Amino acid sequence: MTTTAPVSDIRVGVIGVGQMGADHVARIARRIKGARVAVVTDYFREKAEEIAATVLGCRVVDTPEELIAAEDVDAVLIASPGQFHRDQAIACIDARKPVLCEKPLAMNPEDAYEVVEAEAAARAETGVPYVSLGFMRRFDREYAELRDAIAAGALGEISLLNLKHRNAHTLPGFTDTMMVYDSAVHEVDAIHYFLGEQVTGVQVILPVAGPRAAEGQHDPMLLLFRTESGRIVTDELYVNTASGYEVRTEAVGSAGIATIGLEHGRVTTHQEGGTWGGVMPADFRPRFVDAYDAEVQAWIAAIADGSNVAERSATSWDGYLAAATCHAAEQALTAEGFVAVTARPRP
Ligand code: ISE
Repeated sequence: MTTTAPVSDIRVGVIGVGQMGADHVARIARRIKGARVAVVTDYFREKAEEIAATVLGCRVVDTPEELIAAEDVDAVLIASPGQFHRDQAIACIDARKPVLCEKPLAMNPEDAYEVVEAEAAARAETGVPYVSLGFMRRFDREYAELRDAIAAGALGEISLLNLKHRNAHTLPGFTDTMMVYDSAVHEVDAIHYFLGEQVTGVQVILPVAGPRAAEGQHDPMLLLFRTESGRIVTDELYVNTASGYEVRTEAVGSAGIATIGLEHGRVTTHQEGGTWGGVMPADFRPRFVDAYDAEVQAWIAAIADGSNVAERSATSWDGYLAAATCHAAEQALTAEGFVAVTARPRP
């Protein structure tokens, strides 16, 4: 007679339970198989208490360090503000705990590289990677299909990608630098993901600012990227449209032009007054809910099978490359023409 050993859930600790962290807690608690949220922490203790109360058996600790060291935490999800990611990711690596770090990996390339180095050193010792990076679009069905089509040559030679990233609103204090590191960083990773090559130069073009741009903010902005093989990527970034959330990709190839992200959800025609259309998602949570679910489920499965990082997931190296490109984009905000991207060799 064979017996099956009971498979216990992976106990996840979540650092930061603001908008994104709270969304991840609810996801793990309600939709992800093989995992449960064991511990949470937040700079605002009351917020952590409030979110912990929504999950049976979840406790609150005071600091990220305490959470990472906790015996009842097998894996860590970092959803704190970007400036804390480097230290928290390195602490997870040092504790040899797999971590899913929300993007960006760090707010500059040097910090991102330190995470890559720390992970490489740990991997040399244990043979496994530790860091998954939350570029969730890689898990979006349309994204994955387009990437696979490009890789299979179905669109022929790709010359151009035309990308658009529009948010309804951003939080107050969202600067041009945050537009680059927090928003355009998704397109930077998308370029690596779709084309499988690095960005070598970035130019930023600033049209007249829209009426909702904060004082000194350049919203919308147009980013141009040049890749190693000479492809050009345009990215329209408009973070205060006051309408809804929109992320579009058009891949221009010699054997076909493919577009994804045109619409999301139901389109209604023949309504009174002759209107045609649907509802735009308010923000990235409903738009990418399936991608977030797939990303977290794949992460849990990878931890369960001992590989720690899912095959389709972005890694710390992807986070470093994105930071190197964002750094050049930040320089390009005030420079003429293309700014070169410099990337260090992979350790
Ligand atoms: C936010 O942090 C995200 O990651 C969203 O996907 C992006 O659309 C938004 O612009 C960022 O602020």
